[in-house]
Amino acid sequence: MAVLRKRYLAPAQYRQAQARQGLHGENGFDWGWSFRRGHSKIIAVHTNTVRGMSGSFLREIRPEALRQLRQARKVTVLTGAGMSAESGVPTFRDAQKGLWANYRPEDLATPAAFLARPDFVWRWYESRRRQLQRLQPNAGHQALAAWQLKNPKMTLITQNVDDLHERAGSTGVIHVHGTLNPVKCFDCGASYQLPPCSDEAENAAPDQEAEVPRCSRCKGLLRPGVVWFGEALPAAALHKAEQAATDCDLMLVVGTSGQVYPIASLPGMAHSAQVPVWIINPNASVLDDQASVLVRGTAAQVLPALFDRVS
Ligand code: BV8
Ligand code: ZN
Repeated sequence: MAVLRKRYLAPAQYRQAQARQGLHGENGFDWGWSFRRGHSKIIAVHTNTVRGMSGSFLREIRPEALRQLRQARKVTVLTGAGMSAESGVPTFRDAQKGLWANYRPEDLATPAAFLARPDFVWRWYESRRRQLQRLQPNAGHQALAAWQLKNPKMTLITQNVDDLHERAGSTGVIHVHGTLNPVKCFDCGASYQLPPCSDEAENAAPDQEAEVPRCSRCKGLLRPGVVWFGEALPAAALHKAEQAATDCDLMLVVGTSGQVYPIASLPGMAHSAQVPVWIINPNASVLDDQASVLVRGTAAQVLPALFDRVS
């Protein structure tokens, strides 16, 4: 079989390439084999949205890869913003919509931005917190929570600051970039659990006045409990995440562009430790080279089908 050069073709080109190789698409998936450096990798190209996927596409994944997944007792899962996309949470790469459309998250999620305009940054987080209160975990969150019940040694690491994994039932979630709630004092670090957000918080215009609450201990400004760009990750969370990346039988990487460090290096650490890395993402990412199985599909479609397969 001719070696398929490893590149990402548009679905139509992929189908032609497959037709020549005698492979066929099924159930909305085109499958190709990319042979490189003696090891084969499956690239599952999801050519269109297959609603309510029956999971029959899994027949196309190499039996030994599926066996690895089914036999894995210690699965480490790393999720990124794409995990929450089907719940309605915009990803970092998505352009912001609505009131905040003119602002880039990278420019707002920094200590300098907060110090320069604390009320402005506070309002952005409050609008995200309020939006999140209206949203629900998706079928992908639920599949991971059910999987963890069956497989208690599953470790879930998330870059996301939302609580959708917890609300789906996942436990022991390692939030490497912090969470929207609790918040903390910018000066003394005291932690505060905020009550639910008011409706108007979500619709407050960026330039609308906002009172940033203050610490009852030292009167310092309260700030979101997240890790901003340029800030160190919580040492304990980072250590646990790095350990879980190499001390596992298999790593699932779901919905991350792999652009934010140091967490973007976890799949590479797993790969170097000969841990099979499965990547679930409808789009290509810089992490693809480290995958032994690439599934071009979304979290809410693929994770339930995979969970069905291992149950
Ligand atoms: C630090 C909280 C050092 C805030 C966030 C090398 C080493 C170390 C640091 C750096 C380095 N190079 C650069 C840096 C600096 C920086 C960095 O990585 N910058 C990037 C932009 C180059 N890193 C840092 O600053 C980190 N700190 O290293 O400190 C230090 C040490 C000691 C002392 C002082 C300092 C801190 C990084 C944390 C930043 N905070 N979040 C907030 O939320 O407001 S990161 C933020 O980015 C979110 O957490 C989010 O998760 C993440 C974005 O990444 P993704 O999750 O991948 O999301 P993205 O939108 O990019 O991609 C979504 C993907 O989903 C896409 O691929 C898409 O195709 C896919 N998708 C879409 N829909 C679906 C889907 N997938 C599945 N299903 C779907 N339905
Ligand atoms: Zn304080």
